[in-house]
Amino acid sequence: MQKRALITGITGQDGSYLAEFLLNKGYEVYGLVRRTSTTKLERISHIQDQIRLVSGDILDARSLQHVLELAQPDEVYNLAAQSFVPESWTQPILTGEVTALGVTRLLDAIHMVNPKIRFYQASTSEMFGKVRETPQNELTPFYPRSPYGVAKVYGHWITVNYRESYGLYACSGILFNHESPRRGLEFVTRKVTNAVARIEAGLQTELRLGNLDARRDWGYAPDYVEAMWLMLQQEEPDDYVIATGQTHSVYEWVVTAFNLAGLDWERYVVIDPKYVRPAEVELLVGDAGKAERQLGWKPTVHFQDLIQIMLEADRKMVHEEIV
Ligand code: NDP
Ligand code: GDR
Repeated sequence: MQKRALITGITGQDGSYLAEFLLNKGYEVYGLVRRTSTTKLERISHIQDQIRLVSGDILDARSLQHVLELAQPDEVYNLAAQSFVPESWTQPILTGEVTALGVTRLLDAIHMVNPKIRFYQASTSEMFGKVRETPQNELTPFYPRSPYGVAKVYGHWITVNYRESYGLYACSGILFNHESPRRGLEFVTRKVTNAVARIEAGLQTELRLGNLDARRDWGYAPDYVEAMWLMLQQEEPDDYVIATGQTHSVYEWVVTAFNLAGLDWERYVVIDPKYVRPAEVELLVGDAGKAERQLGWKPTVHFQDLIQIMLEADRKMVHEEIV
């Protein structure tokens, strides 16, 4: 029988790749979308006739119950979040409502409507926060450094708690940063590749950035959505770290991207304190050994190739803008 999946956050980077992935696996795909006065479906417009979008909001418990009753999914992927870390200092309450309590609303709706539904929670390496050990694995203690990270720690533990309290098949994927041409323009990776493409085309003359010393473990989003799916296909629910195991600084990302275009980064990059965070996550590098052993998952795209993929896509976008 054809499986059904519900994705919250389907209009986001990961939601769009996951929807494509599940369609390719033969799933019937439902997506929760919130009502807005303008449409923001650019990441899923190419598959819109193959998926079913249902109006609702992770802030509204009634709408979650409704979408579960309507879609009758076998699997629910909770990707909805206020996911931009700096915004979590300017909107801490909203971030908590969406990114933390939103998880409880959805888990509770699942518990009420159909406890057999398999549930995936989008947890994050931001939960590790302040460096306590490297590489970080499933047993590394959490020490979040932003209201976003704190909210995600809540989302992680409420997922574990519903699994242990009610026997739900609920998994938490602790995903390290993953990027793609569909990454939002405010995130540093895409901000840089987009700026390089625009500088090359003569559309931009400077790039303002914050802390270049922070180190991240950057992977490729399409690889990571496969891991989400694999987690829900096991005999027992569990939590997994998903990462490449390599760490690079923001500085290295900047230099590599500018070098790929034959540009001298120092001519364009300006450090702007506006982009420096009240508290920083200095060093992330993940150990995805458990996912490799138990899920058979491995990343396929690494640092330099990832930057190349994103730069090429931004060049194409800029070119289409100009002509
Ligand atoms: P995006 O910011 O691209 O997407 C977030 C999604 O959440 C959007 O579809 C957005 O909808 C939706 N959303 C926001 N608020 C609500 C709400 N109140 N009700 C319903 N939907 C809402 O994030 P990514 O795709 O990058 O990430 C997906 C998930 O994975 C997030 O939970 C993120 O925190 C987490 N994560 C991401 C990592 C990464 O490196 N990308 C790493 C680890 C975890 P709209 O389009 O309407 O704004
Ligand atoms: P992050 O991603 O906070 O790791 O969260 P982001 O790309 O925003 O920042 C990465 C690092 O770059 C530094 N930085 C800048 N960041 C931004 N956005 N803009 C700048 O101008 C800039 N200059 C330097 C930051 O200080 C930081 O150290 C992402 C999100 O997708 C989360 O939702 C997810 O949980 C984590 O990845 C894993």
